[in-house]
Amino acid sequence: MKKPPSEEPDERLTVTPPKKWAVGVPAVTHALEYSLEETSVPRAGVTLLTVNQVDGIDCPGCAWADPSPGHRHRNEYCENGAKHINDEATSRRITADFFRRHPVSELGRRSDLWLNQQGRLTEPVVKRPHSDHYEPISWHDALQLLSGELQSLDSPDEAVFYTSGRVSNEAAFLLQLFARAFGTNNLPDCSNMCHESSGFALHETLGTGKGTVSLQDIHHADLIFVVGQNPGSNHPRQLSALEQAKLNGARIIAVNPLPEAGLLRFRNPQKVRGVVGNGVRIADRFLQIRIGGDLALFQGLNRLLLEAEDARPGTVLDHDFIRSGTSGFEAFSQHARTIAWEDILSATGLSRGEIEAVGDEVLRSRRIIVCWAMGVTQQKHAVPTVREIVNFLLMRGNIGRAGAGACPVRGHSNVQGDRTMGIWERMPDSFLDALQREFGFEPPRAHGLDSVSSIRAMLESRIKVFLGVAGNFVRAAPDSAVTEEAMRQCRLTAHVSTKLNRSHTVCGRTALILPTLGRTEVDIQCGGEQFVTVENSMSEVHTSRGRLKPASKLLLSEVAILCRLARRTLAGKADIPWERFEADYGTIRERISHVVPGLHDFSRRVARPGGIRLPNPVNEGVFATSVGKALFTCNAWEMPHAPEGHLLLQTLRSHDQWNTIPYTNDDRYRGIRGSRRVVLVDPTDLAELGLAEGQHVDLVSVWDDDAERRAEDFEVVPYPTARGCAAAYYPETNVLVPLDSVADISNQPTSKGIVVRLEPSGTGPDPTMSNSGR
Ligand SMILES: Nc1nc2c(c(=O)[nH]1)N[C@H]1C(S)=C(S)[C@@H](COP(=O)(O)OP(=O)(O)OC[C@H]3O[C@@H](n4cnc5c(=O)[nH]c(N)nc54)[C@H](O)[C@@H]3O)O[C@H]1N2
Ligand SMILES: Nc1nc2c(c(=O)[nH]1)N[C@H]1C(S)=C(S)[C@@H](COP(=O)(O)OP(=O)(O)OC[C@H]3O[C@@H](n4cnc5c(=O)[nH]c(N)nc54)[C@H](O)[C@@H]3O)O[C@H]1N2
Ligand SMILES: [Mo]
Repeated sequence: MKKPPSEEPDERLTVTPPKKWAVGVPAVTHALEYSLEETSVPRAGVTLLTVNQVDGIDCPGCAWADPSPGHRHRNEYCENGAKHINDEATSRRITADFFRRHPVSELGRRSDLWLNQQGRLTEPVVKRPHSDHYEPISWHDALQLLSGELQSLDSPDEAVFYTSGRVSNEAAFLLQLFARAFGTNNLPDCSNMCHESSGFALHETLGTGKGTVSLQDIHHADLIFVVGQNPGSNHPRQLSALEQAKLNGARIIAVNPLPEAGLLRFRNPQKVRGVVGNGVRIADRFLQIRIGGDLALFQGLNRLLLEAEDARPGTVLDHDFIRSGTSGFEAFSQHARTIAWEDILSATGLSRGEIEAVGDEVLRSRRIIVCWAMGVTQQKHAVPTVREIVNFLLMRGNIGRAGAGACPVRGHSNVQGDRTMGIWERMPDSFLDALQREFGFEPPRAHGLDSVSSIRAMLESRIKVFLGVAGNFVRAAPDSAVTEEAMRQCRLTAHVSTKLNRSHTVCGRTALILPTLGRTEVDIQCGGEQFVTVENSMSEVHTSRGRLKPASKLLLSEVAILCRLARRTLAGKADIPWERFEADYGTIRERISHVVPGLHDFSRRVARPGGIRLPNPVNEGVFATSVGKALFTCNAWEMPHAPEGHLLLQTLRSHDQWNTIPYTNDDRYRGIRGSRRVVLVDPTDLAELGLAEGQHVDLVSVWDDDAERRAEDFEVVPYPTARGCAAAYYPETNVLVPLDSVADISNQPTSKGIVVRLEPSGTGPDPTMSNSGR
């Protein structure tokens, strides 16, 4: 067993120019280095070779789709997927004496990186009231304790059940079934903080919360927008698809405040050409947009399209489609013409010429796809922005046909599947009706709490029990100091986890850690070896089968934990065969197939190579919106405003982290090594603010309340970002995002577009008086 590091790394910041290309030999070597650091040669090899193969492990890296069977590479994973796999397959273990040596108060002061490096959790542990240590507890006693607390609540709505998108379809279905049979819709999930805004906007305008494109569509598009995403680090396999599209003649437009490496040039590690040559240039145009400017950009493009149609009637818009398939065009087209160019230019920071050049490309392109991720969704006006993207696509009929459509690029490998399985605090009645028919109990109908409202309810002591299945709620959520206080109000906090993280150190009166099997591990139940299923960003459902020996004999699968908990807690309240579910996951899929449309004959069909593609009604010309057609919407112009002396901050991922978990202190493509406490600012802005490279500053966010939110001691790095903008890593900066700062309509935290000022460190008020979060 590899020994975990006992001390925090002692490193210093070094900065080199950002890379102009992504992936290639250094990336692969880098992945292998990380693998061997964490695990052994055979373990690394076995796991990596089965990743994303038919009947192999679904890569927990991201939700990008796999090529069809027969078109997959021997190594169908990317550098970062390899890191995520090996982070789970590590041979480091947290054993019983670890918690004897490390009190919870000490663990709370450790970095996210250090906590994760301690290795896999191996047995259930409990922290009892007034104790500062976790101690071993049997599964029987742990589940008894948890179900006892749940049963003692005055109302089922005093519990919340959080999930993160690594959870399989089977476990997700059981979790929501348990929560609803218990009597609550309190099912917050990571999606509330991720693509919630996309879901709201797409539901309203297209009648589906999901993207409408397949990998084939990407390969055959004429023009692809990549808006607010960093695929080189976060969806590396998307680059292979973009490369393929380019070879087929597509043009690509990157819209981003940062010149991200993968957007500029891509060396495909799967091809000899990629390994030796300069790779393929990905973006034909790079629009260096100001943070929060995307709504205005699409408003500008839409205005240009309307004017082009005026000039050459009948040649620009898809009138047939607009007439037969959509509603609201007239009102939209009138409103769109009222958006002033000066507003568009000030919000985007782009020139009119740049936007017009893109408009010309649009006019030349028959099939257009817009891809987007967190740069779009984590903004106050994210919902109108996505709606405006839909307007843009609808105008030329780029919805529901080959090579065209909307592509919200999902993050967690099964975040979309979890929603399909009913993990949502506001599932529609059609789903709840189906659940009722199948299981014979009356599910609660009132909407439950999402992530932000759960925090508020915990603060007000309206929530007594928090159960997290995967994820790291405390670090994923905004306003870290407030969220931590909220968690501490709970009577019981419990987490089903593979690895130690900060959420385990911020405890309710009693706290439990319930260790579980990861996706890489063999899952054997009474009914034999089991597999699970997941759904990717393109609605393809397929199997994932672990290969490795479990990290400890004491681990239970997520399914087993949920079945045992439900059996104890519900005690026959509903007629649900939890024991059979635990023994044979096929019986869970059988019941899923009766509840979720499109999954009939689930177990058999999903086991076929390539799995099942869930139907998207939009692609059959069906729009399940309020009026039965796709909706054009009128969206007011809006932009985030930073007063003089302030910047708009985005909190983003480095190349070497998985969400809340840094793997190293480096961000290789951006040329940053040795420290994550850096803030990237344009050199001209730095000069105007009177700040110098390498200076230490506190980031202080500005919000309409009395609290001061301060993230201390960041080093200033001059970086070619858009003017007036800054970037720093999540989760170190979550302390700056006020709980009340959410996207309109979707209630998603605004992790991008936060107004901050940079104060030289040591000049602010006494740090013990502020919400400073390390
Ligand atoms: N290696 C790795 N892979 C991951 C993850 C990970 O942590 N590590 N996380 C997974 C998850 S859950 C998710 S949701 C995805 C996230 O994938 P991304 O959305 O790529 O994640 P972020 O790092 O938040 O990057 C946001 C991007 O948007 C840009 N941006 C910021 N503000 C704006 C804006 O106002 N307009 C525009 N146009 N661009 C803007 C930023 O410069 C950055 O390039 O990745 C998934 N994949
Ligand atoms: N400021 C800011 N905040 C953000 C974001 C941002 O860009 N900026 N991004 C938001 C987004 S897009 C997301 S998706 C959320 C992410 O929020 P989460 O999904 O809650 O966070 P993760 O970091 O993915 O969770 C990591 C933990 O999951 C557990 N885990 C890993 N694999 C498994 C498994 O197979 N089973 C179980 N049971 N546990 C497992 C491990 O214990 C690990 O420590 O954060 C959000 N918060
Ligand atoms: Mo995400």
